Amino acid sequence: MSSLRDSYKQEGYVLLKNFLDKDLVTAIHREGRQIFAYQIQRTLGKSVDIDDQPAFEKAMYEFFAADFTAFANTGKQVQHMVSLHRLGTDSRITDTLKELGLDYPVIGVRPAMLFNSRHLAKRDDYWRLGAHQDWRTGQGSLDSVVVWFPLVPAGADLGALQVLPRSHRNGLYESSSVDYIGTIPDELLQDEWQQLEFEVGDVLFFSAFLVHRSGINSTESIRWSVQLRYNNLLENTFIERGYPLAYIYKPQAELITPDFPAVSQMNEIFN
Ligand SMILES: O=C(O)CCC(=O)C(=O)O
Repeated sequence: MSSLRDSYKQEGYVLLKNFLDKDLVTAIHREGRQIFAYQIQRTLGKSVDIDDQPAFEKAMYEFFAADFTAFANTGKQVQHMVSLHRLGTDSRITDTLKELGLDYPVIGVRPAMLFNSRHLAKRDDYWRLGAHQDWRTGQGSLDSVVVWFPLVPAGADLGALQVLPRSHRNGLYESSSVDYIGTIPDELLQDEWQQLEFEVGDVLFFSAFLVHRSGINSTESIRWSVQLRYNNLLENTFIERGYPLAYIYKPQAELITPDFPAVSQMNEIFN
């Protein structure tokens, strides 16, 4: 067994320094900001320089306050970026999953991108997730893996992820049912939290059973991060359970924009 796999199996995670090309990660971050900038222009009626961090973040906070629905939808569109999906299928990632023991990795759910800031959340648990295990929301193979990396340098100040080493071996913890992630009560968690620190390009691979939580972003800046999730199609209990899928995508029956589109708008597109 490789030493990487040994350490992963033991601790429940591995943090690989300089794993991804910095330029690739920076380009994904930039594209995400650009997509927000299109809606900032529409909503606030002003263009914003996506490379001017304080000005861009201020515009993000204004956009969030001015049109929450468009903000949330934009956040979801960012998760559909082709570049992000391409990264999720990158052989550097799939080869590492195989090295960690996933004989036949398959995507568990679409990639996620988070923008953690107290100014971009209506509820506390939207910008800092409490202690939880991702397996509860994914319910995939027992060896499912989560890949987490920030798009900006992130340490304790920016609230980078905190993990409970070796907690994956305890199986599924009891959790509250009041929120969607299933927060684990403090009294069940006796061990030492480990605060992780990241440079751009560093990538964390962790077991979906590893207990983890957001750190506290005590800055005024946004902590951008990406999460990718994978199952193993050859894990026996996953096969035995008939490949269950806990994430449900479904179309909306009603038209979101009533009386749309006009025929003239169609002609403009196709002429
Ligand atoms: O990035 C974070 O702060 C939390 C992410 C997380 O815990 C998750 O996606 O499961």
